[in-house]
Amino acid sequence: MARAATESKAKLAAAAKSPHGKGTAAKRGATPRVKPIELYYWPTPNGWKISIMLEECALPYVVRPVDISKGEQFAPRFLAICPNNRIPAIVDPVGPNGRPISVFESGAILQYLGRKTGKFYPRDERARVAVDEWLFWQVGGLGPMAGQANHFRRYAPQQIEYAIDRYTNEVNRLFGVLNTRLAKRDFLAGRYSIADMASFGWVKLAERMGQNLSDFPHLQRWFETIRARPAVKRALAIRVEAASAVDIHDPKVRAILFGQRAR
Ligand SMILES: N[C@@H](CCC(=O)N[C@@H](CS)C(=O)NCC(=O)O)C(=O)O
Repeated sequence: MARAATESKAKLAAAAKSPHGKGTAAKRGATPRVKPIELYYWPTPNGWKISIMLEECALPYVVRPVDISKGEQFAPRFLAICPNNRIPAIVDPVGPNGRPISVFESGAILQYLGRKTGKFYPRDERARVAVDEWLFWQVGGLGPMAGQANHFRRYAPQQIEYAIDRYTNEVNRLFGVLNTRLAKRDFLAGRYSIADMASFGWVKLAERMGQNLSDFPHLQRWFETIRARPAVKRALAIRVEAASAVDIHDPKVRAILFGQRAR
């Protein structure tokens, strides 16, 4: 298996403090040291999904920042793990049959970690189908639509009214679907699961997509419940200094992130 090691110089202040973060796995005295999962990460809604799941499952992990503003997602060693040049990805040194495995695509990673740990991804087929429905709904719908809304509202060089309206309206519709679903249940598939973790980060950025969470009271209640979970707080506390310094108006950053074509 190709080993990727796209590590930027970003400091992970909070990750170092996290019980499952960088540099802490060695301190567990008598028990043999478990090799941590490597999380190829940048602090975005797709990255948060996996840091949340790793924290929820109390799995040892180490954060490998992939600075997407500098083009590290195109480094050959990262592409060997994720041919789609997108974060997140993981390398689990102890995968099936005890051998390393790499996984890309946030939904596939969540399912893998759910199967590995038996947590937040029920085994019962009926319950699992419900989780899968909402997981795929997020990766195929909410994520891409919210991404486009954010792009046309905040990053596009011109304010194109048609594009802004189209994607803002679609996110509004999707938030409405979530709100209706959550009117009669605590979480998307009944119990807290990987499906909730997948949607959480996008709801967190509601304002950027032109949405007012108070218009969606059930969704807001769900969001606050998840945000208050200790594991979620730890995941969101991971700081990547280089990410806070990214200037989306910098022509060099824009040339890397926008207008990508087949290579
Ligand atoms: N379908 C992918 C989407 C991942 C994705 O879009 N990641 C963004 C950050 S949120 C990224 O890596 N962007 C890098 C780029 O645009 O070059 C998943 O769910 O994992």
